Amino acid sequence: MKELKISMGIWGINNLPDRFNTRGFKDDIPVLDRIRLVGETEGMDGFELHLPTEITTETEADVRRVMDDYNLSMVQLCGHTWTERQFVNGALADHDPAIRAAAVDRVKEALDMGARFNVPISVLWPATDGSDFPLQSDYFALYDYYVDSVQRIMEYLHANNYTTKVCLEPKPFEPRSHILYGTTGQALSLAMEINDPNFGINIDVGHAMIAGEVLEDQFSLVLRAGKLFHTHFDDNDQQADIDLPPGTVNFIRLVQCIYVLDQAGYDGWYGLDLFPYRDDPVKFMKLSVKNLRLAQSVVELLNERGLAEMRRQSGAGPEISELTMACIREATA
Ligand SMILES: [Mn+2]
Repeated sequence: MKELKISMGIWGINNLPDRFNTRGFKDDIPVLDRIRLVGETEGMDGFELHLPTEITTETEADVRRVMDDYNLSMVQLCGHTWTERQFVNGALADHDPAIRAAAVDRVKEALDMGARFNVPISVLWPATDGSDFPLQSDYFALYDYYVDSVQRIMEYLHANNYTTKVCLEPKPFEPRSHILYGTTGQALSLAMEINDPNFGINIDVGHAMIAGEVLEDQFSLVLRAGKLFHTHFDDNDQQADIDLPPGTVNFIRLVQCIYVLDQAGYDGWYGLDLFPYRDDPVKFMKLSVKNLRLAQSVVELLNERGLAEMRRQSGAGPEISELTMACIREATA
């Protein structure tokens, strides 16, 4: 089995306020130091970030210098469309055409910057598009606006011959009570409607879990459609998107994900979207690398022991469960 390519979202390597402590428990860490922490952590190959909050044309050269120092790849650059007052009620699907245009421009800026770094992925997250109150939002209009904005983005991408893959990252709730395209199936419906080889999906495992989704089902659905271009790994107890290191709460579910990705020959990045509000971000990265590799060795053993053949006998649930536990014991021994 090949080495997993792992990247870290540098937004998690910082002081992280919550709504009950808006000052956070730590000190702010400058962006370049965050990239250095990724580079100094064994097993980390790349990083992910937002424009303009974590990179601008003014800081571009400094970022390039630090990433080259550590031989890191810039894996994902996302245009921030949910941190400014103008995006309070929406962005790519806002009712106001000027706000939608501002959001589209922000994504275009991220694509321009990303192309200079050969960034393979740019994520779209409809954080503020959606609703809080019943009947508040005209979803017929919201879906029309969102599709139109994505079409504009994809036209721009092709007009510039960019090779970046643009990915919708679904999340059911937070910050809005209901975020537009909140589930994996909804995101896939958009990808099918856009029908562009450069437009697909980033499955964030924690988001799919708080949506109550079955991970191996949803990964398979998107992989089968050829639309899985990126992944975000993290973990939670399915009540809130708390972004713990992958495998710390649901290790067997992590094995399910890695198994399906391996079966499909996924060769993309394994992104980490972690929020260590109280803990050391380096510990979070190290634990993530360890657990991803452990899940991978369990999958290797499952492959050797004939899991694929057992899955073809649809009644082998108890035997597969025993095999899985035996492989976990062996991999951890
Ligand atoms: Mn994510």
